[in-house]
Amino acid sequence: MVEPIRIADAFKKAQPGDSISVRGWIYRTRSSGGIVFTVLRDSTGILQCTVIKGELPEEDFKSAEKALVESSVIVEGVLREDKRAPGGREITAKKFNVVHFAERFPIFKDQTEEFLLDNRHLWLRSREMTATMKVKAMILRAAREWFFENGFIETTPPILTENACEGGSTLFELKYFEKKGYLSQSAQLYLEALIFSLEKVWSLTPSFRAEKSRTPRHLAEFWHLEEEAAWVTLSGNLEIQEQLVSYICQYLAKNSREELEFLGRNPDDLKVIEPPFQRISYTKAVDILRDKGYEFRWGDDFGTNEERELSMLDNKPVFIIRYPAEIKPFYMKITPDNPKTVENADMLAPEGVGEIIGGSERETNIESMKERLLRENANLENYQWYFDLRKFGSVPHSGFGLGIERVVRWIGKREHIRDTVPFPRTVARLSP
Ligand code: NSS
Repeated sequence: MVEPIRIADAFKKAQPGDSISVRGWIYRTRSSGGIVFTVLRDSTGILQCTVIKGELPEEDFKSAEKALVESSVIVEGVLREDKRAPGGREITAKKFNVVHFAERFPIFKDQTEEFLLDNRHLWLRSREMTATMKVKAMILRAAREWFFENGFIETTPPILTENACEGGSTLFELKYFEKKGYLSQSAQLYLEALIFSLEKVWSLTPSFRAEKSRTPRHLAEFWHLEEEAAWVTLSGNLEIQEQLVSYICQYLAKNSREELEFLGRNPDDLKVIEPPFQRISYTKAVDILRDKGYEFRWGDDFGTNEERELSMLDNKPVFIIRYPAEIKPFYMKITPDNPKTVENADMLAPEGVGEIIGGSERETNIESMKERLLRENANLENYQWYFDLRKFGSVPHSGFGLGIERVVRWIGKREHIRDTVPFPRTVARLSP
């Protein structure tokens, strides 16, 4: 028996004329007369197998004729060049071993989005989902590498919490023994505690938001990459973000070309994503929007349309900095010479994609934070430990949160954020 190779290696390593074996699942199949054309799929690609009656045991030929899409098989044969086959190569089968005869696969062409979501456990096998998940893995790998290379320590904050980091309206509440608890919206408050020993930290955790709105940018559960560092003010925070994001883009352009091209992203688009990214004040952004004909009041938050407009100002991400304090959380530092704004920034990805990062320098004035928390009707008791961080060696510090799925959606050119997670959680869906 020939040891199976990966399908990608049938194109990259093996030579025409070699006897090889591949294994995987039937991607499509058709037979006519004494010949079966079966395209096999594994995690690395697809390869056509031509099965000709008389050139392999009769029993194997019958299996090949009978096996439906998604049957699992092991095929042995001779590799050949063939211009008509996908990728220009195929194998002529000498053995065709069906490991499992699949039932009729429910997914075929032109089915509704809803049907595909109901059958997500099967739709995950599609080439779109496969390429997207590989791109996501590469983004995570790039980020991890960047943090490691730049002296940041990876940490493991809790997911079960007592505090609302991002305000009460999107909290998932749960019964925590005899108390009320929440699923974490952000690791930020815990990362802030960790900088007093580790100085530069990051974490990757699921975050939860009970987002009632159905948009192509919101999930109820997403993967949150967060950073926090001591001795960093707003400008340093932006530099860390633009370096990280450009590292991710360069890394993907280099290491994920095939998947990106499959998803419709020209990898060269990502090569221009180099620092510096433009910094535009919220106030300036309001002027830009008004010039473009938007009726927009200083103090309001940007809606989808405004964000899209701003995210098309450059072919690189842009930072919108110093938003009105009133629309931002209690922990953002009030701008020293302007009590109306905070030292924050959102990073908007280009092409109309919009926000991928939210971050800020953190407030160090306990009274200012208490005032803002009380306005949100928060229970100050739960924040005493957080205020302690400002009582024992407080330092200027900053951090940010990057939504992994938002970045995958941008880089992988996905229309809807749910197509960047294997099992999306949205207001309408908890299954499969
Ligand atoms: O709410 S954020 O803007 N900011 C925070 O949570 C800070 N506490 C992070 C920090 O400074 N450590 O969320 C950060 C990012 C945001 O820019 C999005 O990219 C992503 O998290 N995000 C989401 N992605 C998908 N779905 C939803 N619902 C979502 N909410 C935020």
